[in-house]
Amino acid sequence: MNNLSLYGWNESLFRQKQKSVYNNCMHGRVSVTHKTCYTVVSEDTFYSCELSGNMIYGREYPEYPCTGDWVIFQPVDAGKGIILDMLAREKTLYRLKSGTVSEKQAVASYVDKAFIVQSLDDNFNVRRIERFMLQLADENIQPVLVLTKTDLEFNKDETEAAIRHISGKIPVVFTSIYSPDSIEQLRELISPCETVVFTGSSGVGKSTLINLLCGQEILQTAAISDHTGKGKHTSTRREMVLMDKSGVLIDTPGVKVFGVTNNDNETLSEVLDISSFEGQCLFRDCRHVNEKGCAVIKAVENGDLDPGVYESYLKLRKEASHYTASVHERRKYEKSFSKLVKRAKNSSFKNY
Ligand SMILES: Nc1nc2c(ncn2[C@@H]2O[C@H](COP(=O)(O)OP(=O)(O)O)[C@@H](O)[C@H]2O)c(=O)[nH]1
Ligand SMILES: [Mg+2]
Ligand SMILES: [Zn+2]
Repeated sequence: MNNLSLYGWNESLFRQKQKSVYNNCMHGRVSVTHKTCYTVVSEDTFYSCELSGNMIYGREYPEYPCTGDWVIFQPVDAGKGIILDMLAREKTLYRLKSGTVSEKQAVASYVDKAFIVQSLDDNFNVRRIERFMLQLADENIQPVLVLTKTDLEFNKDETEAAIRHISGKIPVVFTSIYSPDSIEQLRELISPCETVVFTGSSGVGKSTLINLLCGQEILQTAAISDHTGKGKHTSTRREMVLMDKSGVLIDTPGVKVFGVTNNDNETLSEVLDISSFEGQCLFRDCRHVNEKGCAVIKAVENGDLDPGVYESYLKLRKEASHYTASVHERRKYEKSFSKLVKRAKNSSFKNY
């Protein structure tokens, strides 16, 4: 038996389920997403589920479940089921789908916190931290910065200076597999029944941290060869595990580029700590590029604002507005295409 409240099931989700036409079927939370199949944890056991035809084709904007989603399903065979409906998403970590300019992809949903994991070797990259923070702010997911592999050589002073604009706002934890205390510090940041997603490049130690937090080797890490002995491989799927009955941890495979979709300038300014300068610009609609009396540019010139942070601001703003413009274009195209199809249908009816 699984106690679904440990996975976050609550009154409000129950009420949501009641609104579904399938409200007398079973419910559960997606714990692993495979290509076309989903592992769903429910009250009695884990089910391997596929989507119903209606879930695939019957909805206007099909959004398929992701790890962390709550779904309604019908068991069909032993341990197998069909997902019939999905509860409305909350607190979802999205990213720009690779190879597209206007498609969002859900990474994990019903997420309270995100551990932004970077290792203190070549992987450490402040710009990438800012990128994650911007995206998380869009859905009100609390970020925590986790800097791993402190046992390797790194310059602590330089690192701390580089994240000064971040460490005042969000918790920062330095960890190493050789320091049990550092793992405990992480554990303390996870409240009972809370869901935490681990994001970051491949090889930074996400799965290792999850295993240490769970006190067992649940997830495969890079150090372990696969059973064929052909070589090493790490997680390529999003997987949710329960930590010692008190928190839900979601592992994600590393992505090379994490594209943002949050186009809220105010959030961007807050994340990058430039709001206070912005307020002093001569023009209220200042874009901080080359305007007269721009306090942001002045702050860069005086050394009050790190030029790297300023460049990051311009880059993220451009990227997010490009995404929004592309979504707008795509919607326009889809609308005109569906009009065309309608017109074609009408005229063919007249002809025959
Ligand atoms: N030196 C050192 N190596 C670590 C630490 N944490 C993880 N690793 C190693 O980094 C490699 C990648 O770890 P893994 O958890 O698979 O990374 P993931 O791809 O982010 O899930 C493995 O060989 C781990 O043993 C650490 O704190 N210190
Ligand atoms: Mg991994
Ligand atoms: Zn300005």
